[in-house]
Amino acid sequence: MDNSISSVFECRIGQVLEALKCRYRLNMIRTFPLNSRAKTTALKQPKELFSYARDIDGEFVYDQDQVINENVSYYYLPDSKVDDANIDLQAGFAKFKKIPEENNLPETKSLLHALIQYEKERNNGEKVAVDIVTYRGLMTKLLTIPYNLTDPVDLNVVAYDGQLFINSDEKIELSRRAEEEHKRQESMAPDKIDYVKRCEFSGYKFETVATLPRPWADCSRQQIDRRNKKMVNNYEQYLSVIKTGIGSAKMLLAGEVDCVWDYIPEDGKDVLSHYVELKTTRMIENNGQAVTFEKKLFKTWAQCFLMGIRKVVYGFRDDSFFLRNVELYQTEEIPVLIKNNPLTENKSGGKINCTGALKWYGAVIEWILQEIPRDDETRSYRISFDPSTRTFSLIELMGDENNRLRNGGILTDEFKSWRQSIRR
Ligand code: 0WD
Ligand code: CA
Repeated sequence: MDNSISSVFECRIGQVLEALKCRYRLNMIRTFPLNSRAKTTALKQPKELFSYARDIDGEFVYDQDQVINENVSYYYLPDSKVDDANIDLQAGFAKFKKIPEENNLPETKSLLHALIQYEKERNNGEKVAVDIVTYRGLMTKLLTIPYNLTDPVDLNVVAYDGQLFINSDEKIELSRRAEEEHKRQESMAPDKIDYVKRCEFSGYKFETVATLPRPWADCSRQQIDRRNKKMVNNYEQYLSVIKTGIGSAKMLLAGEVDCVWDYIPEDGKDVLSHYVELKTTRMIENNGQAVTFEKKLFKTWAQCFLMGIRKVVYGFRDDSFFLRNVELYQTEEIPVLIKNNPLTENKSGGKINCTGALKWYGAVIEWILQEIPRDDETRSYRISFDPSTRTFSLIELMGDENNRLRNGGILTDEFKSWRQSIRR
């Protein structure tokens, strides 16, 4: 080879290698060990910034006064009603007004719209000072991973305007739901499938019979007594948007709140301490059920803890879906209840430890913020937990997927224009 040809050749090789290196770096999987724990878990007290709602027609309501006057429910279910009324949690099942799957997919359009309004009208036209914007339910998934090793997690992350925007993936979510449905159809008898659907319904039914559209004193006798006849739906949602933090990370979380315990304070101060989470479960009659319940209680604790919600009301039903008992839990007592539960003392796979979960959560949030540059507005990522390999990983999403997430998939034009307009 004469000299000039060989140098051209070397130069080409160099370019190819450079390109390969670049591709390799971008697609490289980064993993984070499941046994990672933050040394400390400095927590900020969550504070509500604003709320919004989805109404019975599936339309979002953003007007703060309207949301508070029309879209908040109030808890009211004295023990006497549970004992005397024989409440049937499957009554009305055939008339369940259920939102179609395709209208209930993970989206950020409504949250970002509500956030723009807040920043414009109540935050001096400034962007909210957080590192991460996401839904509470997604952070519940992260927080519970150490004691919930069978559920996969896949989250998309977009960096924009110095912040990370995180949501679950619509396609993955849809195919997972379809797969679950398929498995059910394959492996379950029709009456068992029916039972599972009734379980889902009974949760919404419990919400309907346990809440009022206004505080008790402002409701008519009829409104109070005829709740068991009311149509049940899963369109209506009241969403609280809070600011919170773990370690040095500041986060904005949006989460659904079931109802208010007593009243909403006039000055809006410490409103989170007035909210309640409602749950239903089968009554506990044997050890196996007690163990299952503890796992549910752990997830509920995580869900409430993240939002600063202090109270959980559990409705216990029998196999025929009659409500048999109602129990109030303080969120802060749940870790102690779990710790002191003798039935799960020697559980294989390790005893659930809420503090341990929090330390994992602190570590994983710190890792995400470390690994993903927030000022690089060209990239998107996926965070995954794969139960089959027990791997927690981060990859970069290339090409079309990155484009989709930046243009409607997570970020909306409306949001980008707003943030552009206030950029200094
Ligand atoms: O994947 C998610 N969690 C996302 C939820 C991603 C993007 C948007 N959303 C929407 C959903 O409409 C959700 O209902 O935001 C709403 C509130 O989200 P969240 O508070 O973060 O969700 P989570 O804490 O998981 O669940 C709260 C309640 C559930 O109550 P229970 O008691 O079961 O935890 O939200 C409802 C449900 O009532 N909910 C759903 N309802 C129907 N389909 C769904 C769903 N897929 N997910 C949550
Ligand atoms: Ca609930």
